[in-house]
Amino acid sequence: MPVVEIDGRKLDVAPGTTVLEAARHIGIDLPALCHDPRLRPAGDCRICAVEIAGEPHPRMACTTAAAEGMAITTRSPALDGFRKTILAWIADRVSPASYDALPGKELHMLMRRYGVEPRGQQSPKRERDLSHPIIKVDMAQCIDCFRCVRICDEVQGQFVWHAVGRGAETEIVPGDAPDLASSDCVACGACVDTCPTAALTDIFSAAFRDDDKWTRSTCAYCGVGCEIEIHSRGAQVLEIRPAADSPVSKGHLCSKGRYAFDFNASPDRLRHPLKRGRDGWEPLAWDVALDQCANEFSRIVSTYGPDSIGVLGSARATNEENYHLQKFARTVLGTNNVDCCARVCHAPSAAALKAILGTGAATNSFDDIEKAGAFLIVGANPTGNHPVVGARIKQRVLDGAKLIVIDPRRIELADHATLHLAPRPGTNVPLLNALANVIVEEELFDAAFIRERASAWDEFRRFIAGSTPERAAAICGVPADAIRDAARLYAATSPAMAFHGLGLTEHTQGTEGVMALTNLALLTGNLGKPGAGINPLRGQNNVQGAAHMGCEPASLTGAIAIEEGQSRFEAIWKTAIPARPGLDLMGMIDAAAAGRLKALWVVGYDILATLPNMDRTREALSRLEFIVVQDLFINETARLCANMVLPAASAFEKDGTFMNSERRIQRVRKAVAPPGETLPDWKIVQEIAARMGHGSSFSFASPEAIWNEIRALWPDGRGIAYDRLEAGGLQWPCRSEADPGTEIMHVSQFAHARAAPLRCIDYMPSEEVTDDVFPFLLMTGRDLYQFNAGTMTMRTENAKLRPADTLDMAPVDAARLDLQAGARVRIRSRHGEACLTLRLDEGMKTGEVFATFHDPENALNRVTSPRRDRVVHAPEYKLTAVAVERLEGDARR
Ligand SMILES: Nc1nc2c(c(=O)[nH]1)N[C@H]1C(S)=C(S)[C@@H](COP(=O)(O)OP(=O)(O)OC[C@H]3O[C@@H](n4cnc5c(=O)[nH]c(N)nc54)[C@H](O)[C@@H]3O)O[C@H]1N2
Ligand SMILES: Nc1nc2c(c(=O)[nH]1)N[C@H]1C(S)=C(S)[C@@H](COP(=O)(O)OP(=O)(O)OC[C@H]3O[C@@H](n4cnc5c(=O)[nH]c(N)nc54)[C@H](O)[C@@H]3O)O[C@H]1N2
Ligand code: SF4
Ligand code: SF4
Ligand SMILES: [Mo]
Repeated sequence: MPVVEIDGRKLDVAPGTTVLEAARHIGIDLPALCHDPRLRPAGDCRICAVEIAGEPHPRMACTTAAAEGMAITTRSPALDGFRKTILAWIADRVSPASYDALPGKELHMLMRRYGVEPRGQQSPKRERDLSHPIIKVDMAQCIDCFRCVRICDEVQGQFVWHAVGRGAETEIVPGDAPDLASSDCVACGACVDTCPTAALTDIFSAAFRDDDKWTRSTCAYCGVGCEIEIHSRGAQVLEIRPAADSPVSKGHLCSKGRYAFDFNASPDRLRHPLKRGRDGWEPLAWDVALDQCANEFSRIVSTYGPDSIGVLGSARATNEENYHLQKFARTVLGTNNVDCCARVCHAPSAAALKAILGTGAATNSFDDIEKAGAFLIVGANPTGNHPVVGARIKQRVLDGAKLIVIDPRRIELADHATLHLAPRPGTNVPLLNALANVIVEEELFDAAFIRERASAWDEFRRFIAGSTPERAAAICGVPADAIRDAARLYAATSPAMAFHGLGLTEHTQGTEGVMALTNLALLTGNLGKPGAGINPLRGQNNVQGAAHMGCEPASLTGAIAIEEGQSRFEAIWKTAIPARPGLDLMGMIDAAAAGRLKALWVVGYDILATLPNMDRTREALSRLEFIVVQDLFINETARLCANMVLPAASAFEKDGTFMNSERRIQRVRKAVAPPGETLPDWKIVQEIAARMGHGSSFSFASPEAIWNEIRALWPDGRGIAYDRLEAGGLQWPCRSEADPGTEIMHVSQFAHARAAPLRCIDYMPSEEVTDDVFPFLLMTGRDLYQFNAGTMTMRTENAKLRPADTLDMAPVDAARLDLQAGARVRIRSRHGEACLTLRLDEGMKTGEVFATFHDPENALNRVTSPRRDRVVHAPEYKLTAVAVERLEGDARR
């Protein structure tokens, strides 16, 4: 390592370190205006100039590599004078008003430090671009550092900001768009975050006061697990900024993580327990509510038996809370009827990966993205639904990696793809089998890997011979040549990393679809090495954790099968647990409809709005004797079905951990106090357990104490102590406190065996088919700005970015039906109907439509198919035959 001297201090630096990085590393606050560690150095602003012994002129610290023997001076009268001259010149751009309002902007801090006064004009409102609901633009304050342009290109990959003109005439504009609101901006906020001036701000930009706090935590939306810094004042969250050094998000966020936090202070947050009375909701004191819950549960268990109650954990709540809930179901109620929304999204992934590889979780890490030579993305829309991962994939592809997208729609990443295969919805299995066929027939497989690590090769080889690209082409509508090209590209570009989503899992052959995808990785040796693997992009912040903690009818904490773990768990829990298999979520709905289930405790999950076939769900729930909903809001399940509602604290209001898509345990930290009498979920469980005579086994003093019991039961999590989670988190398996955790699984062997089996999967078409009455195939899914049933995002500024759900249709189909963009349309299926606003989308194929389900008012799930995955029962949300017609009385044609 080179040794350098900075301001008289000697230090070792890693080769390639810049002088700026080295100086900042030892705490020297060397100014730099065009620099941001997330960006490639530019050397534009010149304010980071330093003196190097033996050199005639100062050098830019940000673009000079620290070399052996360098003696560097960062402060001298000459350097100070030089910096002050630059600042004085820039100060022409800074208005005193914004200087005072935003003392935290980097330029304003530097001016204070060097005693330079602002001398700019406040530009008149009409000259500012205030078109965007969140991001405000005042280019009169801009100093042409180009950080916004570079971060939008180099991190988000959106290419919105452009610099036009030269020298003093340079202007920063949102591409060809007249204003930011009409540009391609996706409101990630990166430009605001990096801008050192008041040129780019957002409606949340606030000055930091002495009584304010910054709290580091983890985003509570999707399964990426970005780390956030929460700026709060008293009980109010004021703004959220990206944590700089997160291994997952690397100083980036998406529009939800950064801007969708206002729900927390929403006036309709639940503050007290409520009970449905004759004239509506009646507030209850906690003691009364908890007593009544405990009494109802006890009465129902003693009248109908323990299996007459179901418990649903929350993919939004912490690991500790979900652990508590399933322990409650098993030890207090005595039932394995416990599940969570993993059932409806990636239970197929967990089941398929567990069956083949021995562990039901992503094989690799997000840090493998930068190592991948090719990506295979099947039925996932990462730039919309896992945006920070989507941005990382996009950067890697811009940098030369190959990309194959398999999605019926032309999603954003398809525009960057080497190949986009757009199959008919519901035909993943024949398509993936055909890819395997080409790999086998053209001998593109990794023979050594198959010999060492795959089993059932001969059988598979015989089976797959029949799955020719021509046969698949006839079923999927993807040309045989495109299938061959994709197979060759995936097999020839090593390493290749697969990501998949609900377009693969939410089908009657969801689990089998994931198996067919896993075959491809086994054939090509894309397992157990960097830049490869099979990686489900998990849904919510903690859906992986909720199921892994045991909110799963067939497994205990750590995804340990009941028969395998029973005696060990009984020893630690000091009580017997049932061996009888429990009902999964879909089984609970069926049992409710049949009158066998009598009560449901639904924590942080709006089942009524989000399960398919809503009318039937409602009918089933109406037969229950007791439903308690525990949530932040009166969601649809609460509004229409619950007898009692318990107010829960949000992720901003409690401590604990989440588990992201790449098996990473991350800390969640309390930033603000919960409103009213609201309690964290784990406390509520504790109180009810105590009232049912199980106080001592739930008497933990803190989430950390609960976590320590989890670690005692779960061998792969044993090494993950809270004090090791200060920053960044740890990925399981992590078996001791000396274990650094596991970034890549299955490196030298699989969890269950040396070799993993190739699976022969026959295509079983869904029974949901189009005909003359229902001629369109409806897929349902998501949009960037809204989250699931919109319970939280609809109560934030993001609602302005996307106020309504849409039905997307190919323009030719709309023309045929004489429908225009913006028309209100009725969508009818064999199961129900709903109304949405039509949007024309060139990326849709004819005969297929796509709808989002973010606004419960539209009740889209009245339409969706009641069919389920054959193995784990995830609903077939991605395939419903529908008719689309103009809503009577809608004037727009
Ligand atoms: N912005 C936002 N982000 C979210 C969420 C949100 O609501 N909003 N929800 C979170 C949750 S809970 C989840 S589970 C994840 C889901 O994230 P994704 O898995 O990305 O979810 P979807 O948008 O439902 O579906 C993905 C894609 O599947 C495609 N598809 C449909 N049918 C088929 C098919 O037959 N074959 C193939 N190959 N593709 C098909 C659709 O066109 C769609 O682009 O997102 C999480 N992140
Ligand atoms: N048509 C169609 N329907 C779908 C899908 C689809 O693709 N198409 N996708 C399905 C999928 S994958 C999923 S995951 C579901 C999602 O179903 P949703 O129920 O919409 O999931 P979330 O939005 O994650 O919110 C769950 C609830 O948790 C509450 N909440 C948030 N934080 C906390 C907390 O800390 N404690 C408690 N107690 N409550 C909290 C929120 O207020 C909200 O009511 O929708 C499914 N429905
Ligand atoms: S808007 Fe901000 S980040 Fe962009 S060039 Fe101007 S000062 Fe730099
Ligand atoms: S990508 Fe997911 S985890 Fe990251 S900020 Fe967006 S919603 Fe939050
Ligand atoms: Mo999900």
